Amino acid sequence: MTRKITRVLVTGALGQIGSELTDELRERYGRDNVVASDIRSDESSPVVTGGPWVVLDVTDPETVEKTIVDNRIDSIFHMAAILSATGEKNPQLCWKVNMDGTLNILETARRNNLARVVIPSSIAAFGPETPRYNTPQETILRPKTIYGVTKVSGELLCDYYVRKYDLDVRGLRYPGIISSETLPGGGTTDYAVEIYYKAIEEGRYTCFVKKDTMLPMMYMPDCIKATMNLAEADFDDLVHYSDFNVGALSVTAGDIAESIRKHIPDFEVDYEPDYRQAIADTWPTGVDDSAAREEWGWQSDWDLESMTEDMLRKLRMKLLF
Ligand code: NAD
Ligand code: AKB
Repeated sequence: MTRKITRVLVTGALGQIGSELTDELRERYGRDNVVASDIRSDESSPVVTGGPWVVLDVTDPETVEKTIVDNRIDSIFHMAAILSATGEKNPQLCWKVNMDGTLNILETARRNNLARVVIPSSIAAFGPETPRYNTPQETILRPKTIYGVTKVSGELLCDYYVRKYDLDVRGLRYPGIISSETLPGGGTTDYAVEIYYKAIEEGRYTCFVKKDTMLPMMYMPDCIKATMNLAEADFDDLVHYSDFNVGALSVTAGDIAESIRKHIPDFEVDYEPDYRQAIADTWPTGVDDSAAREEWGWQSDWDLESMTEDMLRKLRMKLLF
């Protein structure tokens, strides 16, 4: 049986996805029914000023429990994490936040009989032994980054809680997310966002992966749509729970530059690959998302050209006026 989402906690709400997801959740469930949280605060952010807000470190189990109980939370969207590039600089922190944090969320949800927990995974769950093209839903999961290790472990842990405790836990393997609202927080796919900012601010960009590096990407409106469609799907229709492949775009860094050049003809890009190239080279170029399509009707709305046009329009408003 699928229970209703009524009182929500968002962790990592100041992050790239959390900030826009909080906005959507407040629209859907009512401003006062969505408690946003993060380990840090930012008084200038609408996440902090636009509704209930608490500072919450997800690695602290007592505070997680108290926040859930005090705010009568029935559903958690767990966005707090350390991403791939930052994770390689501090693997111990990545494990602590991603694994201890996830376990604290699942345990609190189990003890308090919550209605729903949404915990994202990533294309980082895959590795060099995984088929790179149209990567299947069920495939080899042997990531080489600590972030990827936590994502695979997180998927398995979430599915364990579904089967062992009947807890309603769901999650998607997001591709690289491209957005204009909040800058990304230390991932390998950050170049796909930075390139738009630099196109407008400086007319040139030095990209940290090679021109022909192709990865799966998704525009933020599609990311929010996918998250909400899965979160609100009928649980009985699901065969998978915490590891849905979701596809939208498969583009190279050069493709993105070219699409920007249609609007800014003088835009210059050079390519100086760093340690993140080796991470990108272990990830798929695109994923087979037929399970998401069949089980909860996934379909993306944005292609590269429509995304670029929208990104540039929004960033011009944000950065130039
Ligand atoms: P982000 O790095 O932008 O935001 C993460 C937030 O978590 C930050 O605001 C940070 O302050 C917070 N945080 C860090 N440690 C914390 C702690 N101990 N307690 C509470 N908060 C803490 O990340 P994002 O891009 O918004 O990612 C959200 C989720 O989506 C993550 O699980 C990430 O792995 C996944 N994901 C993101 C992408 C992407 O391209 N953005 C792609 C695949 C998967
Ligand atoms: C990262 O690059 O680490 C994230 C991801 C794809 O999980 N954007």
